[in-house]
Amino acid sequence: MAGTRRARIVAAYGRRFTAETQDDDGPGERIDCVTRGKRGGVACGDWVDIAPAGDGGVIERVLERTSLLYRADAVQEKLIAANVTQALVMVATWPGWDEDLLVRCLVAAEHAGVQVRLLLNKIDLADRRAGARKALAVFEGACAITELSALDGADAVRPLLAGQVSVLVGPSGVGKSSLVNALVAGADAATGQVSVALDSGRHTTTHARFYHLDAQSALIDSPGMQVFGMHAVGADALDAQFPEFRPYLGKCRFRDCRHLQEPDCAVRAAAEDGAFAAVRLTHYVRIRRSLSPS
Ligand SMILES: Nc1nc2c(ncn2[C@@H]2O[C@H](COP(=O)(O)OP(=O)(O)OP(=O)(O)O)[C@@H](O)[C@H]2O)c(=O)[nH]1
Ligand SMILES: [Mg+2]
Ligand SMILES: [Zn+2]
Repeated sequence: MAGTRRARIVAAYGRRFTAETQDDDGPGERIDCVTRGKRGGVACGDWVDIAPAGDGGVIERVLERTSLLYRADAVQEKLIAANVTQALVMVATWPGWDEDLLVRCLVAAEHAGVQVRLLLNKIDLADRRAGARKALAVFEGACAITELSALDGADAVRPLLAGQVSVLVGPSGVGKSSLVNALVAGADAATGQVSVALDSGRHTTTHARFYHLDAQSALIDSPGMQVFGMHAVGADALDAQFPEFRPYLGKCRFRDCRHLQEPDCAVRAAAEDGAFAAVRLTHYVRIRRSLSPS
């Protein structure tokens, strides 16, 4: 169609979006755009074709994605980011994290098929660092873990982002936007104080946003989350999203073993042998039962 332009979604505000064209020598022009239908289906990071309309444009088409990170409950889907190569799941020494939510974030990131890394932020809060690190040790078999302080410059993280399109996900108040500000000159992302009374952040970031780090690398900031539906993963694909289980999958007596109480379950046997942290099986069972109670 005449006048159609290809661009990447760099900010997603519900049904409104900002897209950015790409010139040979870097980022081009920004276009305000909307979707044609009522429903979204467009995520930060998506490449789209935009037809001109008024001062902005209408999204005609979403190009095929290399990855999509999203959460879904029985009713709706919430797209988090598209075309990323790495998910950085962030927690902080304070406020503390909800373990079930953290597990769900990690499962969704695995399910998206991207590289997964756990970030423990605010290690400058020295009295909380050791306790937090110990609590995260159960995830050592699942993914790499990096400790940092976004307020102290975050240089530990920079090499991990090189050549990647990374998305920051995690609960409110852990310092996702603070890390963006530490890494991206002029980003000026809003940050908010943690509420001591609620022991939680205040949901300062309300929409996902794409930032260039250099010509090859980018970082997407996303709103803090409180719930993370696993319907997109589904009960049958759940076990494969636990990296520790993978060597044992297909080795249970029953081909359709759910690893709940079936006899000769290779996954349960591995957990009992200490091949990985036994609590990981508890994490799995909790989500599995929430998806198909039986
Ligand atoms: N001590 C300390 N505080 C930090 C650090 N990083 C961020 N903070 C503080 O934590 C609070 C929350 O930071 P944000 O960057 O707004 O957190 P967020 O994860 O983006 O939160 P949402 O946008 O609500 O999801 C702010 O008061 C930050 O100053 C850190 O490394 N150390
Ligand atoms: Mg934020
Ligand atoms: Zn089994």
